[in-house]
Amino acid sequence: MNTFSDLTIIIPTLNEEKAIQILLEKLEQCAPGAKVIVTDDGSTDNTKLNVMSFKGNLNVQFLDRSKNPVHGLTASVLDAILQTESTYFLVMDADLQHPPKKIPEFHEKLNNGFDLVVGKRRKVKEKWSFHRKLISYSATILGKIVLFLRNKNKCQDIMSGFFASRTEIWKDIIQKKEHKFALEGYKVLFDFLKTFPNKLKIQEVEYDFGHRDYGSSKINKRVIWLYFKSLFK
Ligand SMILES: Nc1nc2c(ncn2[C@@H]2O[C@H](COP(=O)(O)OP(=O)(O)OP(=O)(O)O)[C@@H](O)[C@H]2O)c(=O)[nH]1
Ligand SMILES: [Mg+2]
Repeated sequence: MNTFSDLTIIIPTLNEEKAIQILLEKLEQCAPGAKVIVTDDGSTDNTKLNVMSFKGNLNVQFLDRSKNPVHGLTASVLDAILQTESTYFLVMDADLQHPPKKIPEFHEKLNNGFDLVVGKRRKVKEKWSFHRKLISYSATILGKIVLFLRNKNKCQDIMSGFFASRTEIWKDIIQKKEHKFALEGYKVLFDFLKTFPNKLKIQEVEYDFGHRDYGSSKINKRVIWLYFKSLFK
């Protein structure tokens, strides 16, 4: 039975040739019947080839954004949401730091009527430097202050890149307020919380943030700077 046929799994990628293959295999087990959109910003490795040649029993679409004038994780996710036809979508990283086995929990909560389900990092398995911890901590505090001052919806992990929601509410906000999103940035969930005008029914799913075993992190100073600028957007 296609229990996940009302769900599209959106995976932003930039040079994730190895991890994406493993992830697609896991998704076949954890979310049978779901549609997958791999939204890629012009990977120069074999990401495209490996997605296109995936032989499993999943409906996988490769969204090739290499010629798009605006690159960025947020822009890639928003593009994929606009192409989503299912009732729900879920966003997750390709690098296996977000555990696919948690997808049924997200899906169940959406089916129970929640508008937004956010993955909350319980434990970070990766050894983060003091510098990275400090940036993550201050970014979260500042973000929460902004949401509080604007009387917006909150959740514990406002920086999460692992979340699921109802497609129609996002399509509406993207069409009306895309300028509020830092398209080249990383924090698409925060931009959404900051922009969405009404109260949302939010639930969280706890998970352990895994190791990055393949490929490399794309976080850099520019991404951090874009986030701090987006606090005032
Ligand atoms: N389409 C697209 N995907 C991106 C871009 N930057 C990163 N990604 C993907 O977004 C996901 C998250 O990126 P990461 O670099 O792993 O960021 P992170 O998990 O917050 O940081 P680490 O813990 O250091 O790995 C991965 O699947 C990346 O391949 C981008 O500019 N465009
Ligand atoms: Mg990562």
